[in-house]
Amino acid sequence: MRFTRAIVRPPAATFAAGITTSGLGPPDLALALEQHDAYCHTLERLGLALVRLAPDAAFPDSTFVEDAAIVTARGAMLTRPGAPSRAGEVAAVGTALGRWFPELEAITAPGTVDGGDVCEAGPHFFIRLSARTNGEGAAQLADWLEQRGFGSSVIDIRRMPGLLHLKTGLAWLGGRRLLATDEVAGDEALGGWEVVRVPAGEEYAANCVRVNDVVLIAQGYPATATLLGALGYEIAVLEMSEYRKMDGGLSCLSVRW
Ligand code: CIR
Repeated sequence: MRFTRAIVRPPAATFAAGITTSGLGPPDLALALEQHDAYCHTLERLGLALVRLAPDAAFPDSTFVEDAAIVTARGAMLTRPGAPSRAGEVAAVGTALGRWFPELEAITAPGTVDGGDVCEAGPHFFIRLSARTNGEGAAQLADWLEQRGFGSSVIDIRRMPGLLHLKTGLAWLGGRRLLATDEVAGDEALGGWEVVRVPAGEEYAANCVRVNDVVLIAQGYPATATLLGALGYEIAVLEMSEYRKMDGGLSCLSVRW
């Protein structure tokens, strides 16, 4: 689908208090805000109108808006994030989306889903069971998608504890083509898809985002940039160092439709 809008939310003063396993040290807020600005400008350059939510210090991880909603060409659904500290992030995203999606539904208890565990690939969605997304949440989402004419398949990669979200290791590049880390690429749910593997040592670069005619990729992964260029993609490279420290990536910073 061609994106025309996105919700974004800059990190708040409490950003460093968010959940992280990276061991990369605390993020520098000023630098994170600079990187966020560059991200927003890139989306605008690609033709997206941005809905900018105010930072909320009550929710240190609230800059990762992608986890709070699933938006498709045929409707939107709010999630119920798996980390208790993130539950309160959904309200503001719901208020913003309500303007465009008045019939907004939501994942309900005991289901949990993080948007990062949901990878749209055109008419098909991959949903991953994780520490954040449970079977009940995945089933609710799969039903909702089916009612709208989308297919879905569930990937159970709880055995890959290093991978926070599905999109940490998988991205849709358009058509039948996916970009994946070796760990995810071998999953049987990807059978029948063309899977391009992220070069060894550049696993973080798997979290790229195709926005219309351009693929956004993180700065510092030259082999992946070369690979995508050779496949004919125009790429836009963005510095993500401060978000990486908080286990976040390019896709997490916006909800796009
Ligand atoms: C978290 O652990 O929930 C945040 N620190 C990072 C969320 C990243 N979101 C994403 O991959 N979709």
